[in-house]
Amino acid sequence: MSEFRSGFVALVGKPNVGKSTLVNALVGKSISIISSKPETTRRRILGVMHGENYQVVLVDTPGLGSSHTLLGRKLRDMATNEGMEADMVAFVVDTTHYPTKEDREAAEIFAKATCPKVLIANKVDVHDTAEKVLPYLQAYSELGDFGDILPVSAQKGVNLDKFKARMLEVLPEGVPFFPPESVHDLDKRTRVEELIREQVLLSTRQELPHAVAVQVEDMKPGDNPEVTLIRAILYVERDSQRRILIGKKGDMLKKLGSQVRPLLEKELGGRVFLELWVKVKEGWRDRPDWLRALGYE
Ligand SMILES: Nc1nc2c(ncn2[C@@H]2O[C@H](COP(=O)(O)OP(=O)(O)OP(=O)(O)O)[C@@H](O)[C@H]2O)c(=O)[nH]1
Ligand SMILES: [Mg+2]
Repeated sequence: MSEFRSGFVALVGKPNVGKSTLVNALVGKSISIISSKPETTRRRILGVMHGENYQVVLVDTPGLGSSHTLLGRKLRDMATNEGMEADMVAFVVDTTHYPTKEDREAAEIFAKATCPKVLIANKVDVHDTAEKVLPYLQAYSELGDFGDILPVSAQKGVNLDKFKARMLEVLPEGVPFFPPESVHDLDKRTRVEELIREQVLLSTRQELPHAVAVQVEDMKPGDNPEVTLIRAILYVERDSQRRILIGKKGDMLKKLGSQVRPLLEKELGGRVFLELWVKVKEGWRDRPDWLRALGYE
């Protein structure tokens, strides 16, 4: 392969199958947040794989799930459009269970994509032998004509080289889209918001993870320019959620702050002074103005 190849590969599928984990593993850096809660990814995130004679731009998309909110519908549309516009679609499924209604619906949408496709069967590490994976591969391959089916483990790095080789076979000749030092397309403020939200997802349960949005209100150098001052607001939909997130005497919020601060310091490469506030914004997930203000468009 002597010519330079480049293009966009969209990772699509229902929530929680491991799309973001795959993007991080392929890029070799943690750029997209991960959690066991559905709707972890709420925006399109580009992750860039660089090589001497290629550049692959991975498009991490929100999971295609059933949702009753405007946010959910917007995420669905976003993921669908990204998949349709890519140079290749990787339809990601989860081999810890058999296909669900959501897998079938997602498969139906992407059956219509005209670009090359591949079916990525993730989480094979949960099975102790290859034979045990086979019935799952069989069941998922019946969802539609997705070309090859590739069993992988994003977490353990199984068969990711094969996935990469497949992308390079398919992508057209082209030019690099990003400079060599770029591995993602998020600005610093958005990365900070995402890292805070990741810790919220890890620390909360039931409906709360879905109801939280994070907005950095201020981010600037302090009197000591080596310290970044960050003030972030955690928006929730109801007062009961606000009380849970703050915790008894502010315990929960304090814990959250101490979990996230070292992560922000690593990300920004310096000390961070972090202020977290919780505010109620009733029904923000159904309000177009708020979705826009929070960057979910
Ligand atoms: N055992 C195992 N777990 C995995 C693997 N890949 C991802 N997971 C787990 O699956 C869960 C979901 O991972 P994500 O990468 O956030 O899934 P996603 O498809 O991006 O989810 P949404 O953004 O909500 O659509 C997390 O708990 C991951 O740790 C894998 O290869 N093996
Ligand atoms: Mg994700």
